[in-house]
Amino acid sequence: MTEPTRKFELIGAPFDGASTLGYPGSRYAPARIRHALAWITQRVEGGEVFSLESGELHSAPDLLDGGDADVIAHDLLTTLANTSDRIAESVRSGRVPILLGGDDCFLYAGSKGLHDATEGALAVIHFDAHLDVMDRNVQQGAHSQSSGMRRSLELERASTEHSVQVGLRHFNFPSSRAYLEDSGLARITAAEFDRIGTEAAVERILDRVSGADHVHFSFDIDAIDPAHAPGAGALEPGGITSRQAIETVMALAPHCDSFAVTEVNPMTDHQDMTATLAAYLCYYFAVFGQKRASS
Ligand SMILES: [Mn+2]
Repeated sequence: MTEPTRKFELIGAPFDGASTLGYPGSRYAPARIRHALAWITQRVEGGEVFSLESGELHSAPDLLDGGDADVIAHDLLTTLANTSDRIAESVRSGRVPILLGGDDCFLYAGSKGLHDATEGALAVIHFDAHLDVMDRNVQQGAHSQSSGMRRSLELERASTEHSVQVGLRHFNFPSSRAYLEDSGLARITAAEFDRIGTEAAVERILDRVSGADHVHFSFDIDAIDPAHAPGAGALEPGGITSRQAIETVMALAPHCDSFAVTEVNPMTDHQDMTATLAAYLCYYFAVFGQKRASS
């Protein structure tokens, strides 16, 4: 039996009020990513695109631009609620939402949107240089670009045992280590990804999320090396390559029910390099995710 072709919806979240560390500026990302995406989609002819990766013609994905979520510059909590509501609405209308952040507080909004619109266990695939498992602190509060994974896994039907973090590197708080040990959250560090290769990494991710009912895939652009993605909220050397990111997104897309790209920062970007990479990640997700794989 052939799975039905899925339809996608872009939703922007032009807000970086939770960039309490790192560089602000990701509020400008949805506009730059849309601009880059238009360059990619101009190659659609007769409803088809030619993928040089697969060597095939693919039907061009139905990619509605749903505009921006109702972000409110002075009100983080309402911004998160409005954005997760927009994601949930998109899922309920039968579309696969693609969220364009915004800073990484939207990791939580994306997870919550899919969670609220569905039943059963939710897995989160989280690509990031950082853990984002901060509980709360004086400077950042409980919702920031550092707490999205922690808050996501607190959702009622979020399943830590089916969730995974990918691209991690460098140093973090000893208290975060305690959380990782206690929670059992799985991870593939950037170094490990490089060592085992994309195919094995994808296999491990799919192993992990299989068994969950729904999967949210949230991609902090800083998972990718700053040499490939200079326009990020934080610059952490030693990340995965753009090639590894693209191939991973292609392979995971059929297994995911929503996607988000966060922390693209046009203020630190060079010639839209990073916005263009983000646009490609979104487009690969849509082209290769048109059929949902049964989990
Ligand atoms: Mn990060």
